[in-house]
Amino acid sequence: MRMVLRWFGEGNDTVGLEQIKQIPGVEGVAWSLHDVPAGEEWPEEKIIEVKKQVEKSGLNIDVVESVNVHEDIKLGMPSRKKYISNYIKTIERLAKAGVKVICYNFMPVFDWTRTELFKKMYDGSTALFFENEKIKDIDPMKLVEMISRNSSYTMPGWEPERLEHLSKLFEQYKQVTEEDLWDNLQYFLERIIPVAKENDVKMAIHPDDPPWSVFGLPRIITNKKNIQRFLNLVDDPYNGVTFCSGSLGANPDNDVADMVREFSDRIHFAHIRNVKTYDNGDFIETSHRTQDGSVDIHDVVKGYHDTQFSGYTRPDHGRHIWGENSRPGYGLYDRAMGVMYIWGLWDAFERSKRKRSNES
Ligand code: CS2
Ligand code: MN
Repeated sequence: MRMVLRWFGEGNDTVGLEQIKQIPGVEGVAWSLHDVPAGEEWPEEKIIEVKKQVEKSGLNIDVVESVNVHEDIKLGMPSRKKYISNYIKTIERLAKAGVKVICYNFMPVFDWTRTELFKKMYDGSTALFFENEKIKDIDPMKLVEMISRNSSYTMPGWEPERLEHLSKLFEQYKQVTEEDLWDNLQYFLERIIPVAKENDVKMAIHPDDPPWSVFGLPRIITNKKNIQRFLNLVDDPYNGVTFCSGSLGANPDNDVADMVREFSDRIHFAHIRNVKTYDNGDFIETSHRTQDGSVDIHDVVKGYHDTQFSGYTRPDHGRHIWGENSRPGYGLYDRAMGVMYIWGLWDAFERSKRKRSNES
């Protein structure tokens, strides 16, 4: 397991590389060019600039999160040809710079969706919250306003230029069924995976968050059956998954630890996070600790350990604690504790394995 932390870039994050460097066992950052709109090719000089900054502080740039997919590709529009060719150029340039894994998602219109970014918890901390009843009547435009009002940074997946044509996008998606989305994903994969393979970069799709349809938009990367279907679309190790325990764990029907064991060899990037789910469909993000949420993080990490997972890992979101003023979900403190919880479990599993093999 190789630990990284998400970093939004110089001047675009409250957390600095020098702080990330001090978290035990973190060797790199999951980064992106957040100012390049989805669909455009990433300029080589900008990639090199980040590479230099990050490597100077002794961290690596092996993981990119994420290269966003243009809506026309998801919609299957004729213009997808151009956007896919841009995507391919970006893959090639990132490979040349030394990137090993590219995370992306295939969620229509919105990336992750929540109804509150700073929901107060019993202990005074705040966390990202999803209220099921609220989402049913909220106008998506209102949600966009709320998300941008509550964050001084542009939130990834909620870029204003992407969302400014919101009503047109909703109109276009009315025509798109889940099966259409599968077809459009397959079309995309058939063109990018051979390039990824040739350039030795692993592609890793992020599951839908939450893993069900919101605002009537189709969503497909949601459960075990569908992840298996996804892997079969192009059955190649370079076509893999960013396995996010928090996203998938929001649906109590998903046995997340079982999925880790099932898909381990096709998981290139592990997002580890706990969520507490409620019977009414609400969920809140909690600390990583198993007892604090509904996902058995102990079993998730054990699943990775037992299958000798050697891919990249990061703590996913964290709560906002100790008065830290950060991007929603991306403070330093709770994520750093997440890293240590994951390492604590991992090292204990490792020690008992060694002990067992010495005894036999
Ligand atoms: C991330 C996702 O912040 C988050 O919730 O897990 O936004 C993730 O970066 C994207 O879906 C990847 O494309
Ligand atoms: Mn995630």
